[in-house]
This record gives sequence, C-alpha cells and structure tokens, in this order.
Amino acid sequence: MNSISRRRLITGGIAATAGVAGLTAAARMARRYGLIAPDCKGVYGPGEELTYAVQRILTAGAPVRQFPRSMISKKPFANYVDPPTEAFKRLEAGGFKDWRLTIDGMVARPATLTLADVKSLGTQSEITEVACEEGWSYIAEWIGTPLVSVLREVGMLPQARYVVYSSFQRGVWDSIDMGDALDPHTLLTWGMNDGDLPVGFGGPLRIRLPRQLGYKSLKYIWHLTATDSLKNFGKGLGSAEPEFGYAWYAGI
Ligand SMILES: Nc1nc2c(c(=O)[nH]1)N[C@H]1C(S)=C(S)[C@@H](COP(=O)(O)O)O[C@H]1N2
Ligand SMILES: [Mo]
Repeated sequence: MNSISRRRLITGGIAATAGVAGLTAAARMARRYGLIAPDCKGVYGPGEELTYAVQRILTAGAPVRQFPRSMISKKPFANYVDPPTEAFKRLEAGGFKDWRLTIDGMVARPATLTLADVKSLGTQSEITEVACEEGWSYIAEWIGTPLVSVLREVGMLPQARYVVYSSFQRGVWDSIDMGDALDPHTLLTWGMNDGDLPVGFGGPLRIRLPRQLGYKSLKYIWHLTATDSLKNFGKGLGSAEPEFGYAWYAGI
C-alpha cells in the first residue's frame, strides 16, 4: 500500500472511530504538544498533522523491529541513484579518506569530522528493514554510529528542534524531529552486513531511520544542521519530498 492510501486509511480510521469531535480534540492535542509536521499546510494538510501526531503518541518508546541474522536478505535491492559526480568519484578513489561530515547550526562546537572521527564516537549494529513507499523491502545488518552520539559530541543546544541532513546528491536533503534525532536506533551507518557500506547502498555514510519509510534514509550524508525552525530550508516543508506529494513524516 502506498503512503497516500495508507495515510487516508489511518486518517479515515481515526475519523470513523473518533468522530468529528474526537478529530478536533486530536488536532488540538497535536498542536498543544507541538506535534505539527512542517508540511502540514501542504496538499495533505490536516491529515498530515494527525498522522504524525497520532503515530508519535502511539509509537513513543515502541521497540524498533529487529530481525534474526538468518533473515538478512540474500540479494538486497539497491535502488541505485546518483551521484557519480567527478567530485564523488575522486573521494571514492581515495577510499573516502577525504570524506567529511560537517555539523553546524544550533550546536556549541560546530565540527567537520572524518569517517574515522565518526566511528570513534561509537559503533552499533542493527538488523532492520528498508521499506520503500513503492512496496518492496529488504532486511540488512546496518552498522554505524548513533546520530545522538555525534550530536552530543558537538554539544547540540537545547533549543534545537530538528536536525536537517543533506546528501552529496545535489538538492537531496531531509530533516527529522528530536524524537528521531535522539533515538538511539537512528544511525549514521558506514557498514552493512559485516563489510563497508557499498556506494550503491549509500556509502560512505548513510542515515538509517528504522521507524520511517526508506525514502527518509538518505545516502551520502555529508552535512547536518541543528535548527529550531525549518522555515528557511528549501520551501520550509521540512524536506524536498513534500513538494512531490511525499509526507515529511513517514512513520511505519
Ligand atoms: N541520496 C539519496 N538517498 C536515497 C534515495 C535517493 O534517491 N537519493 N532514495 C531513497 C528511497 S526512495 C529508498 S526506498 C531507499 C532505498 O534504499 P536502497 O537503495 O538501499 O534499496 O533509499 C533512499 N535514500
Ligand atoms: Mo523509496
């Protein structure tokens, strides 16, 4: 089921069970707790807000679905994408020794880290599923450094409400709220199934958000920005996706 029909179902389901009065109450609660998706004024307006709020309330603290090693997909499907840019190829030829992750915005100590620096902040491995909004999925072991460890290292300020992350692929960026940014399961991955993370799967550095659809797990991450508002990023919708009808929040 694609995310749009799933969203309709969820919103419809809530509306049917809760009735209009319940819906209004839920919307009021969403606003009160700041559970308002940055793209909620888009095409899918109020539904977006409710899906995000209801999922956030229902899934707070819920376990991430992990799988046994025996279920790792033998032939995971890499949805190959750019960037085979010259700059990227040069970095790859150098074994990504010159790859840098820049962290700025609402942090006490902005930093530019090498992959070795990132790895030195901690290693975690999780066997989770990448689920594409188009219906296919695969399971892999993802090895990386918890994003929260990197945010701690640079002293993220308490006012920060979102982390914006950008791909080396031109124009590709997204953002997450603190629920996901501070979640110990959100990883900056550099390994997959016991090896280095292949370029096809987003190497040298890919963010993995096991509680959201695959399109939030961007490949080739090179820039993180902590911010209290998404207004000044792109069209202010939290990522490029809502411009094409994809939800900013893609919880699964
Ligand atoms: N930089 C970048 N990251 C991306 C994409 C992309 O086009 N560019 N596609 C996303 C989508 S839609 C999905 S479903 C997953 C697919 O992951 P895979 O290639 O490991 O199968 O990557 C996501 N990450
Ligand atoms: Mo996707």
